[in-house]
Amino acid sequence: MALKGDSPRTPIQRVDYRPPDWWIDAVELTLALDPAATRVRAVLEVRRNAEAAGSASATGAAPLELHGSGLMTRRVAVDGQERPAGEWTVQGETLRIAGVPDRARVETEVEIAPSANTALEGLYQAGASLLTQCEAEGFRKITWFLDRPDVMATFRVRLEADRARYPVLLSNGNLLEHGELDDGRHYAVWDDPFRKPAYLFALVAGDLGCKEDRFTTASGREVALKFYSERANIDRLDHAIDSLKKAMAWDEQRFGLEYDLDVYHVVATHDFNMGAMENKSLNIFNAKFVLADPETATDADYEAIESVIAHEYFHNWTGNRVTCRDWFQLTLKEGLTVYRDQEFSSDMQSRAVKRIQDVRDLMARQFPEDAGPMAHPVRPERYLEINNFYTATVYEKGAEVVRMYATLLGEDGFRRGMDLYFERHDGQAVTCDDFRRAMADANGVELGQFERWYRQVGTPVLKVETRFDEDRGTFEVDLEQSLPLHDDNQGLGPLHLPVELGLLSRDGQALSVPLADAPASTSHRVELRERRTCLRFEKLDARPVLSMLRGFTAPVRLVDDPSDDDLGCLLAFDTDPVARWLAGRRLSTRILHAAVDNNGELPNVRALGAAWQHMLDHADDDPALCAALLELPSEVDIARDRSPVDVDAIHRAREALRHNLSERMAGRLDGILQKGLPSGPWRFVAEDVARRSLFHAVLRLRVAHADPSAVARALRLFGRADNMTDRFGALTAMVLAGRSAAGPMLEQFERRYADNPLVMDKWFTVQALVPDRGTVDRVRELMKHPAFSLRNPNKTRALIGAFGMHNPVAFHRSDGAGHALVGEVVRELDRINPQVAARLATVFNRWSDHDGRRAASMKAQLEAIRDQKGLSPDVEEIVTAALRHDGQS
Ligand code: B3K
Ligand code: ZN
Repeated sequence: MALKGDSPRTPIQRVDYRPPDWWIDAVELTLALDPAATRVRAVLEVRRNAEAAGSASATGAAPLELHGSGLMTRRVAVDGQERPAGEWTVQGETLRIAGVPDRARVETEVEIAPSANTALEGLYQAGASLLTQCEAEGFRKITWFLDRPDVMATFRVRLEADRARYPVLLSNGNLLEHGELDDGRHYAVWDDPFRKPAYLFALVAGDLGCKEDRFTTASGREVALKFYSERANIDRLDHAIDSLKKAMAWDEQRFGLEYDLDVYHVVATHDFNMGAMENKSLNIFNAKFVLADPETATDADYEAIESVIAHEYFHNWTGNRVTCRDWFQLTLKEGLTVYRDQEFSSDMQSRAVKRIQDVRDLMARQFPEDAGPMAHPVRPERYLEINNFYTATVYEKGAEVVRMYATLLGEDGFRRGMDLYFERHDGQAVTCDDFRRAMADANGVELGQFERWYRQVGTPVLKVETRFDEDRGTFEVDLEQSLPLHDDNQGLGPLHLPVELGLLSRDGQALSVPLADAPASTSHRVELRERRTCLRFEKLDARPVLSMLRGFTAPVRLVDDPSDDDLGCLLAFDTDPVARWLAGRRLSTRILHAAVDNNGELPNVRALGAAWQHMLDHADDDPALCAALLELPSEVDIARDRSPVDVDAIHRAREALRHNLSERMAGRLDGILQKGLPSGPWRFVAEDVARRSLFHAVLRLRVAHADPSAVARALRLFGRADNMTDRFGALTAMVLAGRSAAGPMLEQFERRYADNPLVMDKWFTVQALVPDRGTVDRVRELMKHPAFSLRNPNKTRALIGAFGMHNPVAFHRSDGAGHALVGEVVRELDRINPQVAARLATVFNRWSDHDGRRAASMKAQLEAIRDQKGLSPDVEEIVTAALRHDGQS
């Protein structure tokens, strides 16, 4: 159970931050590991914080208060003296010890039960291994501590365990010694010389296979790279190892940042609440982001592994060497590290496509958060459960905020800011303001107004109006920025935001024009600081086409009204790939809304069709970009701007548009299929990945509309493919289209991969996504499949998460059966794993935007969840916010 004690559930506020009354300088931990009963002995070197409010003041010195959760406390001693039970008290999550001298060695001994820990936070059993997840507040489930990120200590950790069951014993830092004990047990002592907050502590004990490699840093340090997984999987570690070496070299080259210890461990586990965790020198990873070979992982998996391995590695500087003062500052490490991993992936793969994917994901995941019940600034103001704030806002919008520094200051200016940030703050726990000051000071600029990005809630709106004066040849662009209505936005004033824009002639030529003092150019960057700004272009012969927000330079929502022809022109011809994608998205979204309003009947799609023709004729120039541009907004994307959401009409409209385009472009699309896939064996190289992505985008489209030759092609490919990208691509096209061969294909796939849990996740997901009412029943059946388990977060996300989040037709089935299914799962899962349950519960956030019947059924599920006895704070925070939110605010 993950109930966080019985503390009253009042939110913690950012403005209430106070430095701790005590510091902990050093920790010695001894863990006698056993799944049922692990003994943890902790010796803490504590020191009273002379600067804290409660220190030696008139009210008397503050007692030592430590955090703990679910610990069976066996003994407490101070400076070697046993303290009898009366001299310490445990209340809720607090251990209070009176009369501790200003410097002392405080010793506690507790017992915990990793095998009973289904929340996967703290020390838990994962398969046959024992391992930890401490961020944000899991360390307190292992021992008594000051579990807050501004308390940083050195850790020495002694692990003792049965040698046969747990031959591998790992913790942070360097291995000091290891040896044998009685009764078949052994021990290992690890020492981490870097001071760190408790959330970066980790240990792993298990019977694991290891693959080892080396990296020599720029300054000549030899680093051993050790990757661990179940023995059966060690041949699937190569890509992750390769990715790590690339990330290490990239960080040296781009930011001058080197690795700082002699060993770097990565351990893969199948039981993990999220993607991975950056524990100092002992990263623990969801196996999904480590294990790969061509037979079992797709191109997308390969890319995700490269990016997550890099992300966790980059945390060693942005997160570990410089950490967060308090959890409100989470974006300080997460937004920055996401920005760094995005830049890394851009350099490894296609910069254009990576940026488009990131913008697409921001719009799909973060914009709705901004418009929903849990809307919060990138630096939240308050929380009940911090685990609920590992959000797209903190991560992805946070990365956009960091990107804006880079856009405003330039790559060199950004680097100067980073250098100063590390120079000032290495080894410290700091704030977003410290980061902003480093950026400003290093560049001699003023970034006071920029702080509003950390305060504002919701997606800012940028309204664009244009005027062309034919007689004078002037083109004026009026820009007006505003913030959504929200209490926290009151009196905030305008944002400092960079906007990149340019002009095209109506036949698609880039126009080189001056703007204000800037010389003629096909693209201009302006910095908005006022609520309203007017830009004026002169000496134009004809009305131009405006390309706004190239590169998506700021996370705002554009409100403007370009014509279909302008959007088609931008989609076909703009010089900036992101602006092309944005225009395509606008145009197809507009068409789809019109179709939904008109009973599924499509309006004129001439402009979109012309742009598609042009794109397909030039597909070879950049196949990956072409594939990205061909992707239509999803049903969930379309639903986002509608209230009430007409689930079925959206589905019909989207199918109609796909059908229309597939028919119109049949010749060109088939040409792409005929050209086929890259020849030779599968390779993970950008060029081949690009061709596969275009091929599969087209295959899905053609199979969906029952083109017999495409169906035959998919069947053949499924049988013959030498890699998962092609095999699963063919399967997906057939299953989602409901083709009759899909059933036998699924069975064959299941037989082939029954013993590979990661591939079985794909098998669950593709079935959960079939846009058909019957999918509700199929998902219920699949929950009984031997490979499924609610205890495993990957399985829950693959089946239930995919169903609830990405299959509106089935999830919102009009009789409420889809809602009931997910509601039941949330309630059951809350007893097992509140973090995963809370994430899943967000599928009900938009209940009030649905028609009366669906809204009532979603609301009923929210109420049933809220009323469940013993509900976790995690889920409580989500469902109470959802019930309060009526969609209007
Ligand atoms: N920092 C971790 C996330 C921890 C989530 C805690 N609920 C992974 C990452 O962002 O790299
Ligand atoms: Zn991170």
